[in-house]
Amino acid sequence: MRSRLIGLGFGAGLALAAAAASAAQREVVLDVANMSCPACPYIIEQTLKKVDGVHEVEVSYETKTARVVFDDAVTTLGALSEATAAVGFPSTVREGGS
Ligand SMILES: [Cu+2]
Repeated sequence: MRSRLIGLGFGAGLALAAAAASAAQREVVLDVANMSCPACPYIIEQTLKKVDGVHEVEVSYETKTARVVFDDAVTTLGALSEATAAVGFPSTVREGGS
């Protein structure tokens, strides 16, 4: 990626990177089941961050949700839910699923 950006020149490279980011980047909020203590969000966060294509994770114990920013050219909503379910926290999409 870096060499491609240099080849195109700085301005063109930035524009290209911005276009690619807005095309593939997506934000969802997941309802996460089974959070029973304040350590649970940490486990969920670490799990989601290991999924390829996930850029940002924010888990709230108070609202039992996880906000995830991911690249939908690399991963899917199903993969995110599977990852949390695999460590004991089944999740469903609350927002951003369509
Ligand atoms: Cu816990």
